[in-house]
Amino acid sequence: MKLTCPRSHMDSAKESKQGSAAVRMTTAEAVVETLIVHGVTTVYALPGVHNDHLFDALFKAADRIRTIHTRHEQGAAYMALGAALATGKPQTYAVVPGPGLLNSSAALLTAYGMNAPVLALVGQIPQAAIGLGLGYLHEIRDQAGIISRLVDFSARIREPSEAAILVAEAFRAMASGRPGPAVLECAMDMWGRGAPMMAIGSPLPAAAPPVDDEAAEDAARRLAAAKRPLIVVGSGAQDAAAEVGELSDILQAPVLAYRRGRGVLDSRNPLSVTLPLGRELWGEADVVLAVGTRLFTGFTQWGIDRELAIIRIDSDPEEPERFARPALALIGDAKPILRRLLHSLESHRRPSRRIEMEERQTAMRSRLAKLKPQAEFLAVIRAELPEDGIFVDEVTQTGFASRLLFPVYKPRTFLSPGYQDNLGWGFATALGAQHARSDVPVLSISGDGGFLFTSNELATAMRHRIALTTVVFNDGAFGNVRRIQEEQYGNRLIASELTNPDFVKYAQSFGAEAERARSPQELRLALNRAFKRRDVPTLIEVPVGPMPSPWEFIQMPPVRGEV
Ligand SMILES: Cc1ncc(C[n+]2csc(CCOP(=O)(O)OP(=O)(O)O)c2C)c(N)n1
Ligand SMILES: [Mg+2]
Repeated sequence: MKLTCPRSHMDSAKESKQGSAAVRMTTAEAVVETLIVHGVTTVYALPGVHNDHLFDALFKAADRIRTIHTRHEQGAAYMALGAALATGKPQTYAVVPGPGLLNSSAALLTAYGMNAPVLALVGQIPQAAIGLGLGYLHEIRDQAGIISRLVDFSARIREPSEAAILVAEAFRAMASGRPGPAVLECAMDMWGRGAPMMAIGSPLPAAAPPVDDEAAEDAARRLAAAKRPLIVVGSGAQDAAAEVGELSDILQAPVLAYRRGRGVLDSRNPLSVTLPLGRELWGEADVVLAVGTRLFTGFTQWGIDRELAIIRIDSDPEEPERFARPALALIGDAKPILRRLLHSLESHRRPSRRIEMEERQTAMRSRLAKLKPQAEFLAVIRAELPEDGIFVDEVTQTGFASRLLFPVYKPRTFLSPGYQDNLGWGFATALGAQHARSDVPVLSISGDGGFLFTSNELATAMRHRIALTTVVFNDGAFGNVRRIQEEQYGNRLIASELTNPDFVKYAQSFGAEAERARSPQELRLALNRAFKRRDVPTLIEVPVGPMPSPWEFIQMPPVRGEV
């Protein structure tokens, strides 16, 4: 691998002194320069002595890269995750070793589960002491081993000359195959070590396998012949929305998304479906085209049989066979593969299913009307949030319902935590999304339980003037847990009732705008006010009672074959 030197950062002053000779830089400076070359504009971070040289390098480059410091390492990591999800571009966070790394680890785990490109820069104890168990500040046994279980690409920068290439390799790894997070460790003494450096690498090209023409032809043939095709989309389809839309239109195939695929096909299109209607269509389908999704619900709940041919498009070559061998697998980025399918299917345009699908959507909406309290709140949120505004879901009653009935219009405007479904991810993730997309309003919802996981980051929102709007649905409980205890455990309530602060006063004490909304109508007015604010966060507390269970629409019995 050859690193070339773009003139932008190995600046001409140095060249004029030394011709094309090496320039002396510290490891930290080389890392920061390489981040900049890779388009990173922000490092979300929490400092400490192990990383002082890194922060000093960030200080010196502050005109080209911003440092956003948070109040807990999980906040930094979730912010980087939110920024990555909202922009589709890799993002970076930096933390000290040991407790700093572990504090950020739930967010790193979530980034892994969500295939999100988040690069963590993690400090280390002095290089010579690593592995000796001497008890250095923040020492943790086998930090590299722990990290290697959390992400697919990780490395330690062992000398300054490795810095640029390892950063470039981390970015390439994050973009190659299944996307995902990466981690680079660096010892506290190594960050500051200087050495002559020949070059800072320009980005390395990501591995992109060619489209398998034969498999694509076969897939197109099967789709053309299918009587009841269904397209299922996950996060891997987020950057192929136009292609999915065209294919769905030609085949008149419904497009099912649950969490990570929402927004790929506009919810206003009657072919765009969520879980419960998706299950009905799964039961009828003869061909399923799965684009960038694990198909987890289909395989684990709804069932498969011989009448159903599954075609997988996935960037991870191992994914298609995890549950069951598909009829066909196409490996690579969804966009070029779908383009190739479209090329073969152009002449197979089918008659419109609009009337049928509208009727089925109406019937499903009347079943989902059971979730009335959640639906009413979601309706006013949708009415106030602009089309390209971003909704950040949480593990709370209105969040579960949003996955089933919140209309989503565009890719990357519905951020949902994927299979980790980890309580408390929402607020700090939304803060990162709002920071990275200051051009659109971001709306974070939380329950009273989840919000206090990262609510300390209200201080970060104030410090960095991030105008995020947050709605906290306060039922005085880990409501989901309490309902299960009521319904399935003879009302033996344990560890599910909560004592809360006054959320309005709490937010105001940080300097945020805050108010209480006691009905959907009041929420609508409060949101309208909030979305007009440009540099101050808003919290809206919504007191609520117990809400109807969404689970009958999420965990549903099989509709076909063997599960
Ligand atoms: C990290 C993590 N810990 C615990 C859980 C289990 N859990 C799921 S929902 C829930 C309660 C959520 O309470 P709240 O945020 O108030 O939302 P509500 O259900 O009351 O609307 C808990 C504890 C989880 N999903 N993730
Ligand atoms: Mg609650």
